[in-house]
Amino acid sequence: MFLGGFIFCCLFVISIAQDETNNKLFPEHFLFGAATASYQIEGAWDEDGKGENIWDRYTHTHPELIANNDTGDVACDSYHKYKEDVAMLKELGVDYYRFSLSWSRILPTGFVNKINLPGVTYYKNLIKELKDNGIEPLITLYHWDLPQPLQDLGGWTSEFVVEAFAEYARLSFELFGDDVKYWLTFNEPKQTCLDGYGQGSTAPGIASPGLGEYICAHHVLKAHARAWHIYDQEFRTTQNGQVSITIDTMWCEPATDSEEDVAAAEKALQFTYGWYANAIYNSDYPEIMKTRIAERSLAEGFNQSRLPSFTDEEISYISGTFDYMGINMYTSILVEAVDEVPVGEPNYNYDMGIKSSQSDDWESCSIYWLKITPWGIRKLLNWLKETYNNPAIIITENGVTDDGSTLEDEQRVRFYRDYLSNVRSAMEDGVNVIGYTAWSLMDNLEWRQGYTQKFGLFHVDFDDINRTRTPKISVAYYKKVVETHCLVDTCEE
Ligand code: PNW
Repeated sequence: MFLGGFIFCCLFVISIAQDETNNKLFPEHFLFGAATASYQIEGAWDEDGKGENIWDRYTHTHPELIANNDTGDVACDSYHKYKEDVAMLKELGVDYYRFSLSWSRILPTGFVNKINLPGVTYYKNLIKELKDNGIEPLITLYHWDLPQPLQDLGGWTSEFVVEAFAEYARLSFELFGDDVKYWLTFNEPKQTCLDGYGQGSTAPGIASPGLGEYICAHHVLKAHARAWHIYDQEFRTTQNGQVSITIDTMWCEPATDSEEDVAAAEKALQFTYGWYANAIYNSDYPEIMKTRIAERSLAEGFNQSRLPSFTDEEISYISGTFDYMGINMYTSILVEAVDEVPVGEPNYNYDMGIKSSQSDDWESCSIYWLKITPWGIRKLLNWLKETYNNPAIIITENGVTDDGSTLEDEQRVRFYRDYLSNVRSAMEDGVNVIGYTAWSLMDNLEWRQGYTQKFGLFHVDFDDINRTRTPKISVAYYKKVVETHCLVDTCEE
């Protein structure tokens, strides 16, 4: 009796575990892709006329800040090995490849006065190789690698950069747009601004907490809108593509169901995602940011809010500058309400005013911030649908890292299965998800973690001059999902 109950119980648990995976087919037109970014894979950092960018400068002048003093000087050597990269994409069978252009490879000074033809040729060749293999390019214009000469003039904290970006965007549409259906202006501007200009913890390493990140974000939003309008007015009728931005967020789960924690979690979403998204998908900055930052700024002795304000004209110029919504999602946090931090030094975290943590019950991987929370992506997608009027969404990054000790990356197989299962369930909830992108096609330079963190479906041997690529077992799983549009052995319509 007892044993029978035990066996029944075990079988029941196993069948639940299998049943948990959504067994509905993804729609026929659903797009699957894989992603990379220029600085993380290309190498050839000063070859063929490429200019220096802020990550070249940062890794060269502050090697101690990067794990093992790693740099992107060679990386995956994709500048020379792009045909191998496309062969890997072909092997996966994906519909599209998300990659980014290196601004300083095309424009070494950052400005359009000097176009570097070998850089242009590199991207033309890559795009041709993709098209010849039936793979659509999805191009990010800015994945964190600002030309250093623009940083020397203040970078994203200076107004001039808005026009410099707009001209770079126009040139990119002109050069490549006939072959590109999907564009992203910026990848994860929150990391650019908060880490790069607020906390100073990544390139260009400017620490100006509570000020730099807001000024940076203001210019990024204007630059995004300029690029979208340029496309809309000058290229849309002939090129027929779609332009958006991709903003990342963790899902913010209230730590308890108390009213205070629920409100704190919503505030956290507004301070992280809404900071960039509200102006584009609704209008202006979120009210809660405007109110809180203005109040704290005045109490700190400023005469105006540290959060810059948009004019009415700017608000309507930025609002609606998207053709789809791009999101990057990896993990979740628990959010609690806290007592107000006494006014003192300006600080984004005090402006937000919440306490966040991650549960010990959530599965870990080899990077500290990424706890595996597949249910979070379903909640996030539903929140995006409600908050931003049900846009068409492409998940432009989702993935997990390993430490390189094995090619049998079972955790990654489970990760993709479980996150995609929740994406499919969100679609049943009515969220309009049209595409999903695995981060990453291959192991690459994981910014300050160097080559110690490996997000790839394909392993790359960084000790080998050939940077040999080898499939991990997750390649077989993702390939099957892409081919069958199904996460389990057999799916229902
Ligand atoms: C993204 N988080 O960064 C970047 O777009 C990629 O270049 C990077 O390689 C990838 O994710 C993996 O890190 C993120 O703390 C960094 O939630 C941190 C977070 C999310 C994304």
